[in-house]
Amino acid sequence: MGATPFYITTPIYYVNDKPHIGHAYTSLACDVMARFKRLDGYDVKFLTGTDEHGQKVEKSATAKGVDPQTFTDGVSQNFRDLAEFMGFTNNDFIRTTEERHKKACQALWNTLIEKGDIYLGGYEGWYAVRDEAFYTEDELEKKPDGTRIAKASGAEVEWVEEPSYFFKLSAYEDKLLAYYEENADFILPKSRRNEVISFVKGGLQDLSVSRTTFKWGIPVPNDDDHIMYVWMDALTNYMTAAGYPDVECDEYKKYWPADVHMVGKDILRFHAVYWPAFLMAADLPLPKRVFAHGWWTNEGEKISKSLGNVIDPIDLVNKYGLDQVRYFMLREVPFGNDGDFAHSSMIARMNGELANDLGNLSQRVLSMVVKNCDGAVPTPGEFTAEDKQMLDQAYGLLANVREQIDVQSFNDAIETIWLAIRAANAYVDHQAPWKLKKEDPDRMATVLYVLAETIRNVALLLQPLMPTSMDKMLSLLEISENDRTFASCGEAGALKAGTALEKPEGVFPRFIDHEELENSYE
Ligand code: ME8
Repeated sequence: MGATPFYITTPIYYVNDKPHIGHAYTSLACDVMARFKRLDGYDVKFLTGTDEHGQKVEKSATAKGVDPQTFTDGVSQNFRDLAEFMGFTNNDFIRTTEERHKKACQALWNTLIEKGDIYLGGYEGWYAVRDEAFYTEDELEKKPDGTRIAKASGAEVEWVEEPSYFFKLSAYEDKLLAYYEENADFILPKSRRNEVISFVKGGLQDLSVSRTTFKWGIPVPNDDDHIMYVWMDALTNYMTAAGYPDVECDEYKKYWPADVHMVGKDILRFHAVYWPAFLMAADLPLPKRVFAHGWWTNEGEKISKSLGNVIDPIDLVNKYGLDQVRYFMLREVPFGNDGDFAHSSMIARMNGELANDLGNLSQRVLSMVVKNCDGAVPTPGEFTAEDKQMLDQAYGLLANVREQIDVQSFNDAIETIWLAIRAANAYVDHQAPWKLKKEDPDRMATVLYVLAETIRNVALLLQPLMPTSMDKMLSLLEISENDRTFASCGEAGALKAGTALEKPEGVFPRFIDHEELENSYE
């Protein structure tokens, strides 16, 4: 039997501007899950890409004085470059301007027409270009100058009156509520699930799914005056990449429905209400989970172009290092909550947790092994109760971390691993192997073996989060490529006594702020 498939997606990002930290964050979370699942034996499809149609993108292109296709080619490439720079292991990158996607959207549209769930009418109401979303009056706030903004996002709205096709969303209220009820983990975290349920209970109106006042979109089949509403086009991307409309192809049979759609809280309604309703209407299977994570602020302020405080992930990585940034983002805040980016917190975590807790532990232990055990993994003697406790904790990590990763609790998973790292630091201080060298070299060998085994297990499990550094750490332990999957966690892959080790080099340097140092000399 083949490996179990696992399909995870990021939102497809608008190409109206260059990528920022928020985009990198969602994709990072998906990358960590994708890598984790691969190491755990799954056959993973990890999709990201760009959302290229709609009024917002068209406006940005016009503002730059280029045609939308040329504009989107450029910005989409920035997202592809970012994925590579961040070490993301997506195995597909979709652009909504691709032919395969047009085919998928039109096929879905035709199915919804056949099922009688799309009808022609006229839309009169508010529209926010920034959110590419329709709003009802009670979702808006009136400003003193008479303009209106969406309460949820602060985006300005404009009055729209045009012919439009509608999707019969109102017919899906009860079906959606029943689905949420039967699938308690469909929307996570729980607090967001409750928000969605009360939104749906508040009543659903039919959704306008086409536009006529501009052209940058996928044409509605058999009606050239209309293009599809950008969200209907965008959401379909998840199926396009799985081969839809060819529901008999291997890719589709293997990967659809998706296991996780990872999104930010701003776009949960589209993924947890509209998207499942479209799929129900088309008699297609629904994704298994939509996880809505929180929002990052910068030193306490909302991140926005107008405030000029947009964080560029490339600058951040150039300053602190890739694995350090990957670690920080998933460590700093419980996944699902909002988080604040502060340089001081970044440095505190880098120096306190990476350089001190983990970096020093491995450096101390491996230096002692190389120096005091003839440059090879020592042969352990009988394990004491303390040794066993340490090893049990290290060997038990996989089961605990797996459970936490399966519900996207990244920071709990990291904490679980850190408990073992802290326990190893306490163990090394308590056992004092440097003293044992003269007093009891056999006991020293056992202690160092237990520590090296703990480091091996920790490093295996941290690979998805910090691939480059853990590659170094596992290489210091001479762990071959074949022995780095989670099948080697625990006793199964235990270090072999006598394996020659090189003198270790530090994996996590301390961060010294050169700019600040220079300023202090001025
Ligand atoms: O909404 N903090 O695209 P988008 C955390 N094209 N995450 C953030 C963030 C922040 N400050 N800012 C952005 C779209 N994000 C649509 C999606 S999917 C079928 C179509 C992340 O470019 C977060 O994941 O506006 C958010 O949901 C997404 O970027 C919005 O990206």
